[in-house]
Amino acid sequence: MATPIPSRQLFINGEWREPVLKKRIPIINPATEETIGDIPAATAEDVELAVDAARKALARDKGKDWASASGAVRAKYLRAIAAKVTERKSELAKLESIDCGKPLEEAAWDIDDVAGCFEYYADLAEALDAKQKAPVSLPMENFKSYVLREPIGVVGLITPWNYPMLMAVWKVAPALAAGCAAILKPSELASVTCLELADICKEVGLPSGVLNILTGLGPEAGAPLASHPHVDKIAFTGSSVTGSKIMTAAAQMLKPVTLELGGKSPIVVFEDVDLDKAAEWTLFGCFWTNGQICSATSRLIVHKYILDNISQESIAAEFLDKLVKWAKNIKVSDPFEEGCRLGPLVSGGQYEKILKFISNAKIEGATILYGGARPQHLKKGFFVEPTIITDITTSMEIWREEVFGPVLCVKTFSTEDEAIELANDTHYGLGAAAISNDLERCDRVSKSFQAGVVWINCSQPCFCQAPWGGKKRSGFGRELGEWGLDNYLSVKQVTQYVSDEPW
Ligand code: TXE
Repeated sequence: MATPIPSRQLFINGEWREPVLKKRIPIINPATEETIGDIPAATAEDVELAVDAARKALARDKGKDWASASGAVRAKYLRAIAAKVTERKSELAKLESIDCGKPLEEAAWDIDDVAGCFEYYADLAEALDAKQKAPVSLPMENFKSYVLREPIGVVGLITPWNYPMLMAVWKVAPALAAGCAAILKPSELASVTCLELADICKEVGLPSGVLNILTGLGPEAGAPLASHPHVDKIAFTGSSVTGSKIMTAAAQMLKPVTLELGGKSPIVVFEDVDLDKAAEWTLFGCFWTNGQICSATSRLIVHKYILDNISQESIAAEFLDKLVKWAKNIKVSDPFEEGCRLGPLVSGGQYEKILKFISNAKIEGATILYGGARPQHLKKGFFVEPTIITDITTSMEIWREEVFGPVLCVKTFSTEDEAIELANDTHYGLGAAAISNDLERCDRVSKSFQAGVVWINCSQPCFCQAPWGGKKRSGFGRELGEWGLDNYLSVKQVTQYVSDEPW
């Protein structure tokens, strides 16, 4: 389906602006491998202009600046953006789908979530007005104290390609709600919808400089943003390797960072489950968005023997049969095709990387139970079959490293303790899921999982009201909910001496 890609420039100070060095990056349709347009490539020179614009947005005359506008005023803009996103939903979903390869239906859900996230943070911006000057109770009567919640300042937001518009908005919406001015640097692999967000901000008349959008390469546009002395905070979602570089750059300036990094999340399936329901969540948890989700439950840990009695088989064999049978019915196709469940991976680089993980697993002795290659009916595009791998040891690369593709690794267990040990056997700690009808056990297991997000009898649902973020090498800080807003606020203590008595 021909979907024209708008030709855009960088969005700085409320205006479209050609990159200083006039560089552009091609946009490749991952389903066809064709070049379908290009995006501007910002460099350090453009970062300077954007930071300057953002600082000015916070330094206008009192009352006209974004930071001291009331939450209610900021909420109006956020709601106007949400309304425009909804109005343009079908076009935005198509652009998202063609740019990053996700099935059109899923892209449309993402756009709904984008609008929902702006609405949610509009409510929180309004509520912030009532939370100003919140009193602090002190043990001495001759002092009074209250707190102000102030925007942190100019924030740099560096985001990935798997949910291009939604991941950007998880940061943009709370940052703007808090009164910060922002510079967004989306991934060079999928920036099209973020540039449309710029267009929407222009349409609703968002004050200039409040949101600046710089597309470009990580080292050329992201790195100067992370290390810029006049950027007060960095929020990042992406790989652990890049997260570490960003944290190092931020450390030079002692600026705060929040990092949402990779994952290797487990899903533990106990023996007392309805196998159909468990299979549905297992496949959804691993293959949704082609496994290109930081929280994808890509390690299945399924019960094998009853009560340590190795002669009494439990559900593992039957469950795996079901998974393979169902995986065969997952439609892999162009994301615009009716019924598509798996589109292409985002890029040639990711495609090669995932096939390499699979071939390394084979070399290490694992068994490819299903999939493992390009589907035969698709000659072009970065497509990989849904893949299920067994006979894994815990030292194998496929068990330890984030694959970020449609690959499910399987191990079995006999006791709950063994399941927990396997689940936590990773340096990541983003998500973890347990499927069981025994809710007491689920409570126990939730406490034992070393993860920032736990799902019981499901995998992957995400609500903008609930906190999101990881432990261990999956990063720190929480996005979404009130925690997401707190990321962009600084709390100021004001204490007054109120007694006539000399101190
Ligand atoms: O990530 P990068 P890539 C994981 C996943 C994937 C791998 C590589 O395992 O296979 O990362 O993907 C910007 N300074 N995740 O290469 O490099 C970059 O331009 C500042 C997990 O795309 O982390 C982009 O905007 N910025 C993840 C953003 O960082 C830099 C989602 C993410 O890119 C930079 C995506 C630098 N030096 C990938 N280098 C998740 N947690 O959801 C790059 N960037």
